[in-house]
Amino acid sequence: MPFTLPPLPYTPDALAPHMSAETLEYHHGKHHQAYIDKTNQLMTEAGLQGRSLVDVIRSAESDPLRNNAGQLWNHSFFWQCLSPEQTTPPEPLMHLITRDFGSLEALNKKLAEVAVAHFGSGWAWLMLVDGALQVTSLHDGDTPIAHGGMAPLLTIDLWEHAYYIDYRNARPKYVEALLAALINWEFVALNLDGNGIQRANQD
Ligand code: MN3
Repeated sequence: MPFTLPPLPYTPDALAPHMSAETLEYHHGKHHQAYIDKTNQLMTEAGLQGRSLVDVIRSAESDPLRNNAGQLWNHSFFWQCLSPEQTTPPEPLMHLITRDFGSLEALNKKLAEVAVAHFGSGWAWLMLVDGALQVTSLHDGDTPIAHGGMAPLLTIDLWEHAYYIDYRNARPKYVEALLAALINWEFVALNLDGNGIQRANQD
C-alpha cells in the first residue's frame, strides 16, 4: 500500500499566530505530500512496495529514497511534537531534564542554540541515548532511524519552508516561538518508552 499523508493532529489554524494556517497548508499539504509522492514513486521503481517506512529508511540503497523517506518520517513525527495547548514536561521527563540540563529553561536554551547554529537544512533533535537526554542536529533528510541507539523524543524542522512565510529568514524567532508556545511535552514524554520511531511509521 502506498504511503499516505497523515492528517494533522489539530486544525490548520490552531497553531496561529506562532505558526500560521498558510504555513501548515504549504508545509503539510504540499512539502510533506511531495516527500510522500516521491517516496512512493522511488519505491515502485525499486520494487520495494509493501515495506514499512522505517524498514525502507534503514535499508535504502539510494540517497534519493533514504532522504525522501526520511523527510516523510521526520514530518510525520514533527506534527505530533506540536500542540495548540500550552504544555509542560510531565514526570518522569521533567526529572530527566533537570538531571541532564539543570532546568527546562536550560534545555530550551540548548535546543535553540543547536537549532540556530545548524548550517543549512536539517532538523534539531532531543533524543534519549544510552539513558541520557541529548540535543543534536542532523542534516537534510537524515533521521535518528538511520542511526543505531538514538531514541527520538522531539524534533524541530530547520528547513526554510518551515518558517519563511511567518518569519521570513529569521530562524531564531521561529525556534523561540516554537519552544515558548507550541511544544507538546506530553508527546515528548510518551517517547521515553523508546517507541517514538513507531509513532511516525507507516506499513
Ligand atoms: Mn519541513
